[in-house]
Amino acid sequence: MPKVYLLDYVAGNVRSLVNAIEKVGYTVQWIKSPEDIEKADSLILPGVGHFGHCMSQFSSAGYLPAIRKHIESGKPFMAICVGLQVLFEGSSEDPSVPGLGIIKGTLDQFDDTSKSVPHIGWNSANTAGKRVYGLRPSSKYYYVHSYKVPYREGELESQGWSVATARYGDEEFVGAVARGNILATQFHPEKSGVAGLRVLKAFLDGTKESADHGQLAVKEGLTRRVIACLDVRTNDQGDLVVTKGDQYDVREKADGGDVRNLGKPVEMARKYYEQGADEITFLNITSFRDCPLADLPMLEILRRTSETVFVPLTIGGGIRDTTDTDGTKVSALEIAKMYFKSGADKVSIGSDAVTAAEEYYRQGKQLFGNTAIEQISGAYGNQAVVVSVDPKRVYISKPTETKHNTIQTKYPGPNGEQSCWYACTVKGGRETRDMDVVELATAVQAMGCGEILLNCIDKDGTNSGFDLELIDQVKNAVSIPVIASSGAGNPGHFEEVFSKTRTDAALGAGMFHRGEYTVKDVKDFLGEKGLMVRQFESSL
Ligand code: 1PR
Repeated sequence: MPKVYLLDYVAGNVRSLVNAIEKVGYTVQWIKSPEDIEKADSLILPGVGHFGHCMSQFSSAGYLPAIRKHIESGKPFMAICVGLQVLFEGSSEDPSVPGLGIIKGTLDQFDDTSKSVPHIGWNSANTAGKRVYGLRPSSKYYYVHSYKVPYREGELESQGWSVATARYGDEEFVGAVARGNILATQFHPEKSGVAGLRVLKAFLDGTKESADHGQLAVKEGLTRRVIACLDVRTNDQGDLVVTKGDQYDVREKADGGDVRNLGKPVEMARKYYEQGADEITFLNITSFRDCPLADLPMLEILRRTSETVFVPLTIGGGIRDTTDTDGTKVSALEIAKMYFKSGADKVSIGSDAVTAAEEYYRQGKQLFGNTAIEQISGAYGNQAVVVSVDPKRVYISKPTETKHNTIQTKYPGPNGEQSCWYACTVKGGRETRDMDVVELATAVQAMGCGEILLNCIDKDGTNSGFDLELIDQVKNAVSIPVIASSGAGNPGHFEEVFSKTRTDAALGAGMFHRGEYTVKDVKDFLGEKGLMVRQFESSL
């Protein structure tokens, strides 16, 4: 198989890139020193994390001259995400560090006053008629970033670049650029399903321009993100199964209490990918009992899933500082690293985030850089850290009864209470803490969390729709994206949450696992209602 060289310089999920490259018929050769670059015919520069960090890593390891030389030699060169960014002159993410300056222009941050930042999800890479490196105007690609190259018509084109654009809110930005031997994408082709594999294949095959497929450009912009979630645990027979509870109780009532077995994690993830799921989330729901390092099956699940599922994978459960069975201390960062290496794109932190937020308030809202959230986001970027919140309603007669952030509810409590607050829980809802969702969400945003997975114990498994009041309260408190979760029972509930709240994504579990609806049913329904969605593409 032909080889492509990959620069192994940062942490991050390079496994998926390797899997994607192999999927389109090539093998990967790692570049471990600047001298190796000379051997490379095709070179790919993957990039995650922080602009300045990325550039200083290159420069301190002595890579910069070799990268420049490769690019100037005219040999194929591809850069992904922060890899694209460093080709420009600089970024407001780190004004003190210059970029490679191969492309004129600088990056700035998305405006977060009117929309969530980071920009996470499936957006276009519209080449306005030209078919560059397999990019199709009808396809959507997976983006995750806070900084972007603003698109100004003609500016890059006048330097000879072909440009693919995307739009987020009212900001138009560069999704990809190509010129001569160079292709750079702001999106992640390895996470963009078949549409992304097509781009990688075109680059590796050297197919710069392709025939017009006669496809009309879809409307530019971010699609409604639909996530399938798999709660995973070991059942009483010792098998790792996908399960699903009612308000977090996963045991069958009918047969005396067996853990509900709804299927095998890897197979189910693949099925949802093929139905068009935009992301897959695995939650190891009993991780608080075991030592995560002994929990190798979750790593294996990620490894196997990432071989065939080319959309972002999130893993949650047990991401915290811990002690291994032999007594060695293992940090949350090291655990996260194991998951990233196995194919995860994001880790989701539950209980540990609540403990960290409690400490944050005890210290007068000061940060010391020692929490799992700060350490993982510092190394892998904010977008890699999700906080999973498990709140429960606490009804009260009037808001003055509590110090917590309350809401007026349309769904009164058991004694007719018109107000409530949402208490955070830990250990899968087993313990309730004296902290509300607004306190938790704002604290974890300050620590560097990039996204909130907002469950709701009252709604979980009820099939009665999402808790719109909860989602509104959290959306109003933070600027990072929020994933609505718990309660989805039919496609209408997805339409409802997307049209009545400002949620950034919506997640379903039980309705998919029980086979009542497919992810495609949800997408079709959203499409019929005029909401933009990405549909699964099956052939390269
Ligand atoms: O605390 O960092 O070890 O993480 C544990 C993780 O496991 C947390 O993310 C927590 O939400 C999750 N978890 C713990 N116990 C349970 C349980 O069900 N007994 N599952 C649990 C939570 C929530 C959703 C679920 C939606 C949608 N599952 O992901 O899939 O509620 O369900 P629906 O659409 O069927 O209503 P840590």
